[in-house]
This record gives sequence, C-alpha cells and structure tokens, in this order.
Amino acid sequence: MLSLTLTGLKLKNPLMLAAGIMGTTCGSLKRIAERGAGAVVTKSIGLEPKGGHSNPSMVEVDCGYLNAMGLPNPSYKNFQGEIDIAKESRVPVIASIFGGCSLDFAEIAGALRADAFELNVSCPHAHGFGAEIGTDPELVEDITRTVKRAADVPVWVKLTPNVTNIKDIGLAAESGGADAVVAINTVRGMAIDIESGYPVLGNKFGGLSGRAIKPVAIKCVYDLYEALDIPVIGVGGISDYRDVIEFMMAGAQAVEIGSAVGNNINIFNDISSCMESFMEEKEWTLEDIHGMAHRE
Ligand code: RRO
Repeated sequence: MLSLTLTGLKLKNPLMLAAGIMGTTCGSLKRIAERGAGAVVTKSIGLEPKGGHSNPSMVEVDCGYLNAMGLPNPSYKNFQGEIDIAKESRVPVIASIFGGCSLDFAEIAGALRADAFELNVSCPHAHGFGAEIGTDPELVEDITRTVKRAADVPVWVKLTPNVTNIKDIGLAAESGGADAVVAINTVRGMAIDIESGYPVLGNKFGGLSGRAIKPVAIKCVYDLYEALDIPVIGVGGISDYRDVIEFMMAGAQAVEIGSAVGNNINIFNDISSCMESFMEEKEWTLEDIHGMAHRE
C-alpha cells in the first residue's frame, strides 16, 4: 500500500531518514533502516575530513532545534565502507554530498558508490559551501549537470528555503538534469543567551529545524510541485503521519524525517502503520493524495 518507485529506486514506503541525523556510521544508518525507513540519507560528505564548528553546535529552541554543526564528516575517501555495510539492510542508501564547486561535487560523485546522490547546496551556515552556492541558479544548474555526467545513479538536489523564490533554484536544478529536488534544508536562525549577552551557538547563527519550520516547508513544496516536472521530496518538521499526508497533499512524492527521529527511533514504523490505517479509512492511495491540495 505504501510502496513506490522514486527516481527509479524501489521504496517499501515514502519515509526516508533525512541527511544530518544518525547518518555518519553504518551502525546508525542500519538501525534506522531496520526500524522501518524506506531509504536512508547519509550525513553530508565532502572532499576532506572536517571537524565542524565549535560547540555548542546544536541547541533546543521553541518548537525545534538550532544547529551549526559545520559539515563535520570523515571525507568520501573514508566513507565507502559505511555505505556498503548500511546497504546490507536492503533499503536504498543515498549519499548526501557537498563541495565548493562543480568539480568538487563531481570528484565525490565519481568515486563514491551509493544508490543515489543528494547534492547539498543548502546548508545555511558553511562558508564557501551549501547555501552560499545554492542561492545562485547558474551555479546550481552547473553543479547538477556536472554531477549527472559523473554519476550513473539518480541525482537529487536539496534546496535552501533562504531565498526569495525557491522555484528559480528548483528550475535550475531541473535544467541541469536533476532527477528530483528535496525541500527544504534548515531555515537560517539565531539565539542569544540573555544572561551573558552572547549568541548561544559557537558559530553565532545556524539553521532551524523541527516543528517550527513545517509551514515554510509545505509552502516551498507546494510552489515547487507547480513549477517542476520532476518529483519533489518534502522535509522539514515532520513528526507524525498527519505531517506526511500534508506534505504529500502539497506535492511531495516522498518525505524525509530528521529532528523527530531524535525523540523516537521507531518513528518510521509508527508513521507507516498510522498512514496505512488513515488511507484505508479514506480509501485513498498514495497517488490520490499526491498533489491533492492543487485541485481546483
Ligand atoms: O552540518 C551542518 O551544520 C548542517 C548541514 Br551540512 C546542513 O545541510 N544543514 C544544517 O542545518 N546543518
């Protein structure tokens, strides 16, 4: 009832682990896969090992989390083994990758073997990476096209909401040959400690995730669905089955779940069974729900 084919990948359900959560080791990726995720996305992996920003790098705020991890990762040169072992769980393993230019992305995509690549052009607080390039449609198109030439698996492009018009960036990814877009990465934000007067995060500002950003993400997915021909994958603030249905009605073909996994490692199984009951009661299929909010 929940199975689908997404950019050529067969998924038992449309619920995937989002990049950045439990995605650096094969052990944690497998744990999530064995607890019902339809696919898992790794932490974003770059050219060289990176320690990330100084602590505190993640704090809880009203209705969500602020993070400025700073792209900590072991480099693609030390990561193939983690992907290979994670693949034993028999769900697609998608490698999130980042770079400073199209050649960086192509080097990683040409070397790493994964079931698909998710191009991170949207981290809101990484100098020279992420949203610093993902807000420029020409760069996004060039990076996507270059990775498509280097890789023989589907290429997804994860977009930033920190732009005036996300459709322009989505269209650029589509022109570059993207197989899907993923919306959204975190929303740029900041918290200040009023006892000391200092910003809370080591990096001063970061990205907001969790419940607070769901309406922002829903609007982005809605807009992208109207503008693009390729699938839209929704992410941002999902914590129960109702959120998933809402994303699908906005136009998402599948979703990714991040922050909420921290509170419930069984969230994928829990949401799957609630979705099945809801869809049975309504007599709706995934196709019925997909884009439902766009009906006249
Ligand atoms: O590592 C991070 O700080 C990070 C990344 Br790569 C991203 O894409 N989004 C985010 O909120 N944090």
